[in-house]
Amino acid sequence: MTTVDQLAARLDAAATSRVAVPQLGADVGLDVPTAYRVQEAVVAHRVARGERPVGLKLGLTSRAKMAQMGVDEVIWGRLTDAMRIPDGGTLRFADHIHPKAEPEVAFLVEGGAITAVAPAIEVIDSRYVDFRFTLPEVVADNTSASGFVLGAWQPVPAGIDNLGVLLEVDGRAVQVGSTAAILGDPRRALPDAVRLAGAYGVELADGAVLLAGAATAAVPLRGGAHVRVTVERLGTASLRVGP
Ligand code: 0L1
Ligand code: MG
Repeated sequence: MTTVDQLAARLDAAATSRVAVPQLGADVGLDVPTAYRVQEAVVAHRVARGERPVGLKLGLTSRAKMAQMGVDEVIWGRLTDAMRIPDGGTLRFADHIHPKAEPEVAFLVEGGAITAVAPAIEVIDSRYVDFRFTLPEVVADNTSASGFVLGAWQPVPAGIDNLGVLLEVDGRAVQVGSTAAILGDPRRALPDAVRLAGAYGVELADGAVLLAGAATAAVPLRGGAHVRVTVERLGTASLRVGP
């Protein structure tokens, strides 16, 4: 077994057992290109269990998150059908390690272009202890991808570059932001995803979902919570956290 396969097996076991693993550590010497190979192998474990790739996500899309990680490039990860939670549906807390929710905008991609937009919630759940990692470590961990909720698809209105975004937990506003925090304009997610994932031979197929990135910081989830994201002019997406 190669190191790539070993690291992928370790991260997949953490996801399926819901037991976080220690950071991989400097001795592994993981670089970003190798980390994307680990990510591919991690997602191959999911596909082997019957999951279907349905799109891509971008991460570290805000200046604040990039500064926090000391990087100046966004990262990308892979979405599968099993990660999707219906709008208003329930996320099983017991299926996660330490999940967090962040308000996002999602795009539907057809024929290489954005054809629809929806308000979205991304659920991230690092497979590393304490949600701590280096850049290659989080890339290997499929950029913490764990779940997503899509609100209603709709045609992309003009001027979505500065829409108000609200994240409520149990009816209380806990994060307020703007779509401007997503790459300056969330529509930049498409050329960025095409360029970044394309460098690894990964394309957005017809009908792919693209999660553009978070408009605010992520909030930790707890059992019983009701989470709702509202994006001005686009509407809402919500989930309930079950046991
Ligand atoms: O979707 C994101 O921006 C998360 C990327 C990975 C970093 C994290 O887990 O906070
Ligand atoms: Mg995200």
